Amino acid sequence: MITLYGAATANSHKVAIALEELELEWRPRPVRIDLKEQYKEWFLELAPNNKVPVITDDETGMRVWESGAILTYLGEHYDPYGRILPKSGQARYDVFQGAFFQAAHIGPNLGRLNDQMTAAEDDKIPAMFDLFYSEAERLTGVVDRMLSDGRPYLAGAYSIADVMHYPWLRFGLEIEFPSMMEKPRIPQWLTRIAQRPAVQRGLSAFK
Ligand SMILES: N[C@@H](CCC(=O)N[C@@H](CS)C(=O)NCC(=O)O)C(=O)O
Repeated sequence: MITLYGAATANSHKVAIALEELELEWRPRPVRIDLKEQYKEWFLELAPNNKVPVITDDETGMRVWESGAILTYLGEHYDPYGRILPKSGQARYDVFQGAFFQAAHIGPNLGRLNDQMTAAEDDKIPAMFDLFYSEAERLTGVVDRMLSDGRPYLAGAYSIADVMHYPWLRFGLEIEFPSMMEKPRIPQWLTRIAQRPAVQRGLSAFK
C-alpha cells in the first residue's frame, strides 16, 4: 500500500493523478499545512524540506519526497508498459525534459506569482508581481511551443510531463491568464487532460 502525505495543492494532486492513472492501491494522508503540521518532527523525518507531497510504499519500504522524484519512482516501479513514463530512448528523455522544466520553472514562478496575486494589499510588491507575471507569460510561450507540432501532449504521448503541468496550468484557464487564452493549444490541451477519469479522481483526493 502506498501512502500519499499531501494537501489540496497542485504538487500533491500531481501524485494523486499518477497513482490513479496507474490504478495503484493507495491512501491519502492529509497534512494540515495551514496548521504547520509539515514542521512537526515526525513529518521532517519523512521530508526534511517540510513540504508535501511525500509517499511511503509498504511494498518496497521506500520513502520519496519531491513530486518529480515521486512520479519518476512510480513510473519506474509500477508502469511496466510505459503508460506515463516511457521505458527508454528519446521518448523517455522528452518526458524528463518536460518534468524538470515544470519543477524548475513553471512551479516556482507560478507559485510566486500566485503569492503576489493573493497577498494582502500591504504585502504586495509591484516589482515582484511584474517579474513573475512577465516570466509566466514567457513560460506559457514555451508550453505553447512544446505543443506546436500538433502533438496532443507535451512529450508526444500522455506522460508524467502532462501530469506535472496540468494541476498548475489549469489555474491559468480559471483566471483567464491573457497570454494563455491567446494560445488556443494550451486550453485545448488542458481540456483534453481534464476529461481523463484518473485526473478527475486524483483532483478530488484532497479537498
Ligand atoms: N518542489 C516541491 C514543492 C512542494 C511544495 O511547494 N509544497 C507546498 C504545497 S504545494 C508545501 O508543502 N508548503 C508548505 C511549506 O512550505 O511549509 C515538489 O514539487 O514537491
